[in-house]
Amino acid sequence: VPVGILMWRPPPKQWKGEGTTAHLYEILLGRCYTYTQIVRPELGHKDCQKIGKAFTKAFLSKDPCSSTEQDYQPLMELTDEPVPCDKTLFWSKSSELAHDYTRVRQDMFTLEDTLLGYMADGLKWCGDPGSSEMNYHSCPDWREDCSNNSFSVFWNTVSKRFAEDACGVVHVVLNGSIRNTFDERSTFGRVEVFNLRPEKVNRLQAWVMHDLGSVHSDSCSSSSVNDLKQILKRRSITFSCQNNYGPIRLLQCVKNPGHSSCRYYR
Ligand code: C8R
Repeated sequence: VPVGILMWRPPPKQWKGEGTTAHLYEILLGRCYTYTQIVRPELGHKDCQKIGKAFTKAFLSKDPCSSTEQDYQPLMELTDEPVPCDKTLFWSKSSELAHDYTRVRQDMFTLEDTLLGYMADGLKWCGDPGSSEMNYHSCPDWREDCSNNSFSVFWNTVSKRFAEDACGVVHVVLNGSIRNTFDERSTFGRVEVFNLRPEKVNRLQAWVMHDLGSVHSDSCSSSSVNDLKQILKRRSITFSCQNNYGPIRLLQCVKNPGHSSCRYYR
């Protein structure tokens, strides 16, 4: 057989989603060092070279539509990190507001305030079984290609661990300006709620936030939030809920001080 034939590789598949983020590996390494050296120097002993390798090893040379939790296990073991009891903050369809809040409340943690979430936030990645390279052209789209793609399986896996590790009173920021304030298909509704450990989580405190000026659509008394309450009841976890929690409302008003709902604070 001529050598040229042996070296031929099929071209990477065309998926419907955007491809791997350019310079993914360098970004992951840089974020790992930023987090472990600057953001939380108490994690300075973590081996970012090893972590970066374990991250890419989880998906390179593999079918990006049959990713598994096991693929990410070595990465998970290298990145364990305790979050103090009472300090976990979940969110669903409220990413910006939840992260605005933890930026000010430095003692509270969303998943993106832990090492692995910090490294991966906003990035895309996938590999290809016929190549040891990343696929920078396209990656599977959750809806149009497959749900077990390298990227979605990662978020499911890390979200599951984040919830399993939570203890004490845990918090969630929900978006009251959309119809499904509690969405059973979201990562929060599908993964996190079911992986809280009743033996160490006493209560889930929900904060249902309305966008300033939105015609208020859903609140603590809505049926979707009641579904959440029932799920937790069955799991022996107490539920409490507050609409437009003041400290987060203040953050909304910082961004939009002229709004009539913010008059009180002027
Ligand atoms: N979590 C899930 N998904 C995350 C994420 C995260 O921390 N960080 C990012 N960037 N993503 P959504 P949800 C990506 O529908 O499904 C954890 C993923 O592509 O508003 O309820 C976190 O702990 C994912 O598909 O929220 C949080 O509590 C979307 O953004 C929930 O799960 C999630 O967008 C949030 O997941």
